[in-house]
Amino acid sequence: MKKLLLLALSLTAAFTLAACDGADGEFAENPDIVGIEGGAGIMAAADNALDDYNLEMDLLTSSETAMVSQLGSAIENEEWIVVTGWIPHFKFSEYNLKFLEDPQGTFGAAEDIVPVGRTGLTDDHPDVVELLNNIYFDENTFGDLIGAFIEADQDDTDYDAAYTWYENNSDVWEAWIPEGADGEGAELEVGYVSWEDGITQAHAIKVLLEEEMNYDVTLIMADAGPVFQDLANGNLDFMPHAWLPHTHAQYAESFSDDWEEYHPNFEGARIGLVVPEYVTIDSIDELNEYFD
Ligand code: PBE
Repeated sequence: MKKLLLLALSLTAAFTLAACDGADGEFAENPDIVGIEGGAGIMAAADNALDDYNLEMDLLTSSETAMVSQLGSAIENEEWIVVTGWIPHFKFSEYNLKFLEDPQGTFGAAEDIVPVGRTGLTDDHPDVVELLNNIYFDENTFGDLIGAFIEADQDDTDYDAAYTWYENNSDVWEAWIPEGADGEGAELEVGYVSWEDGITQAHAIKVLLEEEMNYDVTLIMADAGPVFQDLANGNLDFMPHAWLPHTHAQYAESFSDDWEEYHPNFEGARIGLVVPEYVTIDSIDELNEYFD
């Protein structure tokens, strides 16, 4: 995440693609909604929003990193910008942002972040599932985990950042470890998508399983579609960060018969269209009124 932030900052100057001219504090002509990766549930929802609200905007496929970069660049210049945004995410602690109201409910209500495992994981490794059921972050403790990645040294890997979190937060994770757990070195394959919640959780759980429960964890990063598909096929043991019931509904429809869902590890997650606080509209249905 450190890398994500640094990349975001270093790219700030390079990305002006969707920047608005800002001269009169409104959107430029034909502004884009700055999106992220195509497989994200938030992109499917944003696409629906274009129809539901008859928006005269395009949805730009991009990446989490580039979206954050463009947001930072626009804010530096006090320009108007609209991005696909969500919580929990560090951009909300970095910048003053707001969700645009969504009177049509296109982006769904608040939801959970849920670990999902391959069918049979509970039978094969009940202590792993017990750990996954026990893991629970609130806004503060999740903020601390994300913070460890943002504050990591430049040379640190994501694993290093997670290890630092592990060293400094035993009061948070100690109660999650099943008593007497011993995986006897068994191998686990854990999938995640390269979004902040996935990167941070996957690495933190790897550290816990290896340091506290004697498992050997290989992390496999891929796009959302392949991660969910591989899980349903039994090629992955679990992924820690399905957003349910809304954001990953398309994947749940296809695959949930072939996965196990565990206790949410975060409640109150939310997706939507996000703008800087200084943007003077409050609702998605006002967006069309403010083009130059
Ligand atoms: N996200 C972050 C993901 C889920 C977690 C909101 C970008 C998505 O839209 O699929």
